[in-house]
Amino acid sequence: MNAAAILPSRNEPYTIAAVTTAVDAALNDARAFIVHADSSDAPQTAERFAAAPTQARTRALTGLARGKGAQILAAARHPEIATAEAVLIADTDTRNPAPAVYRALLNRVQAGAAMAIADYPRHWDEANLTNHLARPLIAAVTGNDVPQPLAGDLVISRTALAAALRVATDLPSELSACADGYGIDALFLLTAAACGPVACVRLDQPKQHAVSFPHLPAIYHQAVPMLLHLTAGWTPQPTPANRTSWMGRCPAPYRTADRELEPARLEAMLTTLDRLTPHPGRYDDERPWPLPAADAWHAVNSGTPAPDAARRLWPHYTRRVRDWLTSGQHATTRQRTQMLAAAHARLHAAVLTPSGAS
Ligand SMILES: Nc1nc2c(ncn2[C@@H]2O[C@H](COP(=O)(O)OP(=O)(O)O)[C@@H](O)[C@H]2O)c(=O)[nH]1
Ligand SMILES: [Mg+2]
Repeated sequence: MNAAAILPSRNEPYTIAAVTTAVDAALNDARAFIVHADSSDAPQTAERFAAAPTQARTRALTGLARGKGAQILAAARHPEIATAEAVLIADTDTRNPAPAVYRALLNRVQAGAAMAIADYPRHWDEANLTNHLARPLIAAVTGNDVPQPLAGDLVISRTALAAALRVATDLPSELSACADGYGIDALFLLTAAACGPVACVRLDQPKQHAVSFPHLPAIYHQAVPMLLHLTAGWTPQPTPANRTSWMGRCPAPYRTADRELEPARLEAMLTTLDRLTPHPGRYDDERPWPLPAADAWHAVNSGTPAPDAARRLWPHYTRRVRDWLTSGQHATTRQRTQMLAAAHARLHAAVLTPSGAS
């Protein structure tokens, strides 16, 4: 199969070479192309990409506007990418890149999936946007329960990529800015889900990469408007027929990897969240999470612009993350996965409940 890869990076001099080598081994094709889409503040990342020996041909794009999505979209419009039957996109901050993982993703698209995406366990305190909002909302609306919809390591088919580029071109300007940032992952996944099957490649090792918590506001404000905008047109899927058994015995299988959160680190995270949220404590008597998330989805369906609904949801979300971190620190692995599965089912039910009826 004629495949290609895009490697987005911003200041990843220590990891770019190993990711490039692993991606090259997975492609295993001298006719393939690897495009480096870099927006680093210093030349080392581009230098180390250029110095990594590859079988595939390479192209380096540098000096483009900053933003993960802007660079991926710029790369995707290059002919070497646009003509590939499958395009691998890999995060370059990965500390344990494995050719077998990238190869497995390529194989699934080769076998007919519109997208294949990595499903690794995440540490319980990470992946907040995925666990509390992106996964349950996407599952409720599209019927695809993708455990890590914002994984960053994926393969997209040529048809799905072309569809995503068309959607990106037609976005209103505030959403277009989201697509240029971390909104790109939701844009690709939701467009691919409309084109064909989405395959999840299940992995046993947690993702090892740079810490995400410092980007929490950027990821939220760039990904959530896109999630709300692109899920709004769908008709929500009924919950599986035997709902009692689904909720009681076979909940959505969340995987949360254990790790000890130092008290000082937890304290610092909570302080950050409080600083990010206007008037903490003001929402005491409000609808508990995940109902505000379903409200946001209903609001967008009724005509509220997605960026406005996302801004309104933000204090509820930061409060949810705060509650999750404080209650999660004392919980067992089993309790954590059960809490997430229960919220997943509640969000699904609330999305199915007509707005105002709840
Ligand atoms: N080209 C480019 N890549 C970026 C930018 N921001 C992040 N990335 C890359 O996108 C990938 C995912 O970003 P990261 O911050 O690790 O996201 P997270 O893992 O979801 O927290 C990494 O490979 C980053 O180097 C950017 O502004 N431009
Ligand atoms: Mg990362």
